[in-house]
Formats: sequence, structure tokens, C-alpha cells
Amino acid sequence: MLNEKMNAALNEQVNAEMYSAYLYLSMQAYFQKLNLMGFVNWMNIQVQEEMAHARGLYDYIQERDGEIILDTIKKPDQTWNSPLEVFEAVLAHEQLVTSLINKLADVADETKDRAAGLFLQWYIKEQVEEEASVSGVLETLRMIKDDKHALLLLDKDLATRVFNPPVIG
Ligand code: OFO
Repeated sequence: MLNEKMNAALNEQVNAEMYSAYLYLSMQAYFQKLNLMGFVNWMNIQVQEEMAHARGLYDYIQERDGEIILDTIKKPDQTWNSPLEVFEAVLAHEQLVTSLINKLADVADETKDRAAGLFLQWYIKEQVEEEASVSGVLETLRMIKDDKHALLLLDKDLATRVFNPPVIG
């Protein structure tokens, strides 16, 4: 059984992951308008990953006989000035999520919930990968600047990303 504090914190993270999915869905629509289909693919996979992260936490709350408490998902931004600006926002968002996951792990420590602490290790490692993959795209976009040809090459590259459903826990 989950203690109240851990239960509330895990539910908040379900909401944060759902918001991440919502944000990336909004970014996907932005790239669709620019007809950059590789970026659309990248965001589409990101959305699926975030939904899987939310589902992993949801299932864990259920497994521990906790209570699911769903809250409002806040409205994401809908416009950006460039692909570079989008990826700067993605990196800032992932850094925020990393800090949320770390706080969640702090709650597990404070409440001496060893099982939750172990479960959250997966999310801690995942955030390292998330930030690294976003930083990679961001660095390329910084090099590209206004070079349309180079942007299309990156778009082709992002079209090759495939979704591998994460095995959480
Ligand atoms: Fe769920 O990792 Fe991004 O937000």
C-alpha cells in the first residue's frame, strides 16, 4: 500500500507525463504545418513515449493498491518561431521533468518507500537518455542556422526514428 504522500506525488507525475505528451502533440502539429515530416515523426514517437511513461506510473500506483487521482492537464504552447526554438523548449521541458523525477525520488527516500525508490530508478535513467537525445538534435539545429538544405537533411534523419515501447520498471 502506498503512503498518502507518495501516492499524491506519483499522481502528480502522471499528470506531468500527460502534459509532456500534450506538449509534444502540439509541437507535432507545428511541424506538420511546416511540412517537416521527419520532425513530425520524431514528435509522434515522443508523444507515444510520454504516454507510456504516464501509463507506467499509473500501473505502478494500481499495483501498490494506491488511488488514481487525475487532474486537469494544462494547455501547451502552440506556436514557436523556428524548429530551433521548439527544441530549446523541449530541452528546457525535459530538464524540468528530470527535476520532478528527482523530487519524486526524494519523496520515496523521505517516506522510506524502498520499492518506489527502486521503481523510480528506471525514470531517472530514462531522463538521462531523454536529455541526451534532445541535446543532439538541438546542437545540430544550432549548426544548421538558416541553411534550408541542411534542415531537410536533418528532417530525413529524424524520419528514421522508430518507436520501441519502453519496458518500465
Ligand atoms: Fe517522460 O520523459 Fe519526457 O517528459
